[in-house]
Amino acid sequence: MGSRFRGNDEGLKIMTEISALKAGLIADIAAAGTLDALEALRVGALGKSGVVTGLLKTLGGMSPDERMEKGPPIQDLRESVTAALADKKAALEQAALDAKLASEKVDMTLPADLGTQGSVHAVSQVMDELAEIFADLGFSVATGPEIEDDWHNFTALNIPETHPARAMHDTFYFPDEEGQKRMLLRTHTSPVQIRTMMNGTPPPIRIIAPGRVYRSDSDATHTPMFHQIEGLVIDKGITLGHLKWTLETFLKAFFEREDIVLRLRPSYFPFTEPSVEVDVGYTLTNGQRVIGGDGDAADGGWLEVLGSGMVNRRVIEACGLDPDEWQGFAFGTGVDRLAMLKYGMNDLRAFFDGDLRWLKHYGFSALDVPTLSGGVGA
Ligand code: 2U9
Repeated sequence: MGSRFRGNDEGLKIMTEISALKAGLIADIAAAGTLDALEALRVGALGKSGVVTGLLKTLGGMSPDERMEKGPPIQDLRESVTAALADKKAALEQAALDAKLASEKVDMTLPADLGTQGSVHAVSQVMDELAEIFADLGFSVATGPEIEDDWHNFTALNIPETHPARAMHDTFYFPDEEGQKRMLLRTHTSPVQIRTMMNGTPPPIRIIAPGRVYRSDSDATHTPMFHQIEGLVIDKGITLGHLKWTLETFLKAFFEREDIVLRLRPSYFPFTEPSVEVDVGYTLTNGQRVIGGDGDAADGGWLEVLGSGMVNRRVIEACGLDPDEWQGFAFGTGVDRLAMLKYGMNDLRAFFDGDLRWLKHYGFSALDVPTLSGGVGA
């Protein structure tokens, strides 16, 4: 079949013009060096007032024959220009990405930028250290409620209603409620051990009870909330010797020194009998008290670090165990005070102020390797 346009001069002219326009636009698109230049070409060709758009608009006013003749080359022009624009856009974007990748090098040996880092509070750090040391000695961690009843906090521990020891505890009581037990904020973690003995856990028992306790007291060495850790062992044939060895082993591991000297002084606690307070020797080094060494030496002294004793048989009985069969020892100390002694803080109140400068200075990195790499006795 012959060409529709043969012998039609005007048709040929239009075809030639469209062909030239197409070649020109495609050459311009190929030569575009930037995405902005390409966009300008797109608007000039296919935008509202673009040259290709103008040609497409003329189709509407044509007779069917004329449209049959001119429609296909105009549509071809639109499709070719659209395809050339898309190809060029992809090529320019790929070139920009290649240039960026070539110019940006990542040095994998540089230290990572960790951004703003939080820190582990000294109390949490010391709690973790204590749990680790006592785990090595066969103790597990026990927890219990901070809101307690009078019986678990006092009565079961041989501190009845009228006992003068209650006054020592400066207790925060909740308002009395008719027919309800008298409730309070626990003044020590001892009720945790009471609950453990009563919850059916059969002896032998070896637990530590770390946690928050509350007393109405506030100065440089006392805050209304502080942290305690207590320990309890219940077994057969337990003696003061077991108590002394356990505390000595614990203190050596905690202060990371072998030259820890203990001094046991007779004391009184209603829940232990006999009761002893435990001092450790310190040495004056550049005017500073450094834990370790004989407290009786010329440059030495003694610091009280723990209270302890053999569990009072009345307490064992109150928990439903036979004190002629089961004996044990218990001890207690302040976690905040241990942290102050080991890491050199001097004002307990700063522990709970939330001052970021203090937290940064005395805090620990969560990524640090644990201090006790060898464990107790290693
Ligand atoms: C049970 C039986 C006995 C826990 C003990 C102490 C001695 C003690 C103080 C040290 C400083 C508290 O933080 S502090 O104010 N604690 O001196 N605690 S024996 O005795 C118990 C506990 C539970 C069933």
